[in-house]
Amino acid sequence: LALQNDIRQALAEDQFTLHYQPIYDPTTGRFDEVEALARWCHPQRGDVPPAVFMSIAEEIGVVVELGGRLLELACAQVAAWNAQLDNRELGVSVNVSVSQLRHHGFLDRLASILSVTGLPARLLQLEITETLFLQNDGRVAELLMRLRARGVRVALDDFGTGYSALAYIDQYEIDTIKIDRSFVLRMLRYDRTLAIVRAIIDLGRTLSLQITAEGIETEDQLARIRELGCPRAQGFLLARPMPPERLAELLSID
Ligand code: G
Ligand code: G
Ligand code: MN
Ligand code: NA
Repeated sequence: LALQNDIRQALAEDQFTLHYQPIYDPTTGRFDEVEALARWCHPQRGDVPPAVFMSIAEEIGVVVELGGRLLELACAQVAAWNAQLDNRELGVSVNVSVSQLRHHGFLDRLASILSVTGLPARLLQLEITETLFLQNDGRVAELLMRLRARGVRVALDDFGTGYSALAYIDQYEIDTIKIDRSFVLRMLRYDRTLAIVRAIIDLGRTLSLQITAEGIETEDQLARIRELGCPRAQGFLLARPMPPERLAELLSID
């Protein structure tokens, strides 16, 4: 209950921030996209994990407001970085929750955010999870179509952990698959897992989907992902989520 009230206050006082984690091309070692990750440093308790504060925000009905605020913050930040970058474009991938996406005002809010921040739609990707598809009432397919019609890309996060991963990429318009880190963790130990990861990467190539391997923590995992031809890699080995100041340093801008 204390945290519930604190979240309302945190929203009023703008205590929520974003960290950014680069998503690399494992062959060139360069990155052209970052994932935005919400952070809350509670004035007394210190860092509260996003899974905790997002679910409380959900309970008390402020997830649309909080999610909108974070989306706007990410777009504004990355638009500002792009204005300082020469010969290079940086995209941003933002996690969105089911209730945020399903909210009737979402598309208008998104359009307003893109227009206010000036971020080109093609530089924005929304990360959704398979729970979005559990309430299959036809609205989701239309929503994804409309997003992509505006030029915003859609990534399926934590791919492979849900109920019917293949049905989702068969039936919905998706641009990117993020292979869940549980597969990356197991793939060097189990041939079967390695075969599944290889199959997802091949499927991505066939269907012209972008594929990101998540949770790369060791050189061996990186080497294997590269060998399999996975076009994108993300994980603590390459870079941890970092505050905007540090990411700016990495981009050699101020
Ligand atoms: O950063 P960390 O690993 O603690 O994130 C935990 C979870 O919180 C992840 O599943 C991530 O997708 C989710 N998350 C992080 N930032 C955001 C955000 O801005 N919006 C939403 N809806 N979820 C987020
Ligand atoms: O559910 P989602 O994929 O959005 O979760 C993203 C979370 O994964 C972030 O909170 C980030 O801190 C975490 N993360 C990023 N790279 C790694 C990694 O290499 N290992 C682990 N264990 N977590 C990671
Ligand atoms: Mn994510
Ligand atoms: Na994920």
